[in-house]
Amino acid sequence: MSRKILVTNALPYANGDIHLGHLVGYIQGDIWVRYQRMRGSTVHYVCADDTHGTPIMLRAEKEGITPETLIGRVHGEHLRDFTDFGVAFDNYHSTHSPENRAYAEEVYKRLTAAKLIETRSIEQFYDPVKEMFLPDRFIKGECPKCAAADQYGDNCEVCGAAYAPTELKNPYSAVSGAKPVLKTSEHFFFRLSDPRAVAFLREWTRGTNAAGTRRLQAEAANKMKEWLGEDGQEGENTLSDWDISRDAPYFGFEIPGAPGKYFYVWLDAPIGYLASFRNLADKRGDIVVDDFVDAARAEAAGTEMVHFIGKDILYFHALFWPAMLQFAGLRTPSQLCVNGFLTVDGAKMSKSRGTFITARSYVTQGLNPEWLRYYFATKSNGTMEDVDLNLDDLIAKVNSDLVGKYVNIASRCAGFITKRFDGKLAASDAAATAAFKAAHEAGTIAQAYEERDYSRALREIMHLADLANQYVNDRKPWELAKQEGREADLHVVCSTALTLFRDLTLYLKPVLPALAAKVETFLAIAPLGWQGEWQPLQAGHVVNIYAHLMTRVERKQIDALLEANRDSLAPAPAAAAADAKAATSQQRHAEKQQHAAQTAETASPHISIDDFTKVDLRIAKIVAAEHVEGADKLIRLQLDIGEDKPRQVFAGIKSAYDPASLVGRMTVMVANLAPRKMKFGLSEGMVLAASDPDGKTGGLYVLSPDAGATAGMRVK
Ligand code: B3M
Ligand code: ZN
Repeated sequence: MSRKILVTNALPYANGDIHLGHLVGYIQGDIWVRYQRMRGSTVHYVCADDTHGTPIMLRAEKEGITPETLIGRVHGEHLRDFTDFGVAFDNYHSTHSPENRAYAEEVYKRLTAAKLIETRSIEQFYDPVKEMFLPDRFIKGECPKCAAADQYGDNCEVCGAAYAPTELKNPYSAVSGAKPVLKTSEHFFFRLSDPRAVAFLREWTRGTNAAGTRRLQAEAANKMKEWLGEDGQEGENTLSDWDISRDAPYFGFEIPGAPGKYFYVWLDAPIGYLASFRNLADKRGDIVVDDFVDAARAEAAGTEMVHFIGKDILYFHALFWPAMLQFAGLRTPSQLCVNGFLTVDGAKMSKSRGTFITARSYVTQGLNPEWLRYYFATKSNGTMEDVDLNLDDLIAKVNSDLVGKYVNIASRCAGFITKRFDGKLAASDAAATAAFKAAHEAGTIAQAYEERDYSRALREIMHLADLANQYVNDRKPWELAKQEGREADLHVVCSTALTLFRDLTLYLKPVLPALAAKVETFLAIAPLGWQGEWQPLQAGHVVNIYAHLMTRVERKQIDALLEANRDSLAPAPAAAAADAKAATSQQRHAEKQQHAAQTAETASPHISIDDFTKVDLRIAKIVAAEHVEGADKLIRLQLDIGEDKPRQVFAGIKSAYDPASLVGRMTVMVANLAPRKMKFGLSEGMVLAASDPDGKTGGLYVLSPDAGATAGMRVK
């Protein structure tokens, strides 16, 4: 039965540019959607701008325009950025829309009926000049701990302390400069501390969906366990009630029956997923919204709802959002696909280094968006690990994999088909296509896409590309073309190569849709889908004239891109964008991780080449990986290095990897390290991983070789 899935990406704030950090999650979502469609699933893919809140209100005021004008302009910019990167939403809507107001009011009404909304008076800082309550990020002062000046109201960027804004010394309003006063006002709360909510969330965050897939990735589920505690510990670890209202002036939806009170931006933001979907359905006319949105009807219809989000907003999507939906009688998410943060060349994105790269500048500088899609896909393994954009690695991967391996197959064979055979193909060589047919039928590439382990999918695809190149290299069509009487052989070799090329294109299509469309035109075939039996291109089929498919990336293009984004004045990261984020301590922690600086390790003293070659480095295939009972840091690995039996190695990488995500990966190991007897067993080597020298970011990165390296190869 074909699946029916509503897929969303996080809604970007309507007051900032889309940058490459955003694009990681959008590209991951788009690849998954394209893959699902190629498999025959019905997918509705929606997004919207997140338009409400104080920062957007103040930004519009500063520009001398209305918030509506601001969000209208940004909507156009965001949509253009996504479109240019091939992120093809069916609908790109806005949270400032009638559909969203209607859904927000309905959810609120139902939560009230469920006795989960209550009002409470709270004391907060108020700007007497600007006459508004101040969100934490708009209050500044001296850190109560280290006395650093000009720190925000939630945490100190100098010493890292977290505190309440009322603890700041000499506080002032970042809006008017005035000294804030404490003022009481009535707020609405969603009662997450209610035992019903806690019990529901404990079950929900740990469970699987109807298809048997975990709703949360293992690491995300573990995070939730920290936040939610275990059953039988009621009282401890219960959740705090969630403040869902803000006082005027505020840009948002006024709460029905409560003049001057507005829904907090994070209440109506996720509801914006449903609003965008409803707006799409109204435009299209053939979608039954309630089959996806109403709890009972969604269950009966077997529909799914899948959210792609960044790890900084996990808290909202795994606690508040499912609880809101559940107690409003709406369907809860089937799955959250959480991605990590982006670093560039191993460090946080920086305006002074030019690595805070906007989507627009990338396109304007003439770089091909599919280079980036491909690169991000090679670095996406379906976990919450951070993704590093290493610019030299991007150049190497695109040039060697896409241009050198993939495109090369067609460019070496297509000309002969046109010039010598009028574009007409011969039957393909069955032996040469056997590996492709087998891979297709085994469905392992499909499975990797399904699991969002695009890096594994691409490793398999590049392995097939190696086989295809091997075939062309062995048969040497350019030599056959010069030999008399080898016409028929030349014809078969080039036709076979084009069948292999067609298959590689099929597998790469979710990642490289524009390139795949060019290939479909060149091969004169219907849009490639992922169903049915494997068939070679038929004898007699006529292809079009081959046109150049993809150029190489040049280092100077990357340098120009960095130059275009370099801000010599290096202002602090746009406060406005950060401000709209809520200040739960969990989230602050996540943000701090992202912002933690990375220091470069100083180089060690020289060694001779003989010293180096003493170390026997081998390519290893991880054939098994598991947690070690009683060990906090270790994962037990079984590594195939081409010996009779795999080596057992204990690696201290538990904080960064889920064992299941490691199985099948290739890595590099030190094979001649003296075996070491450990409490848990014998360790017969060491796996290589990168980390930041002072351990500040906590990141660990296991090394992988390029596609094609096999177990046991020597590394030197
Ligand atoms: N606008 C935060 C962000 O852009 C927020 C996401 C809303 S998703 C419902 O990361
Ligand atoms: Zn401090």
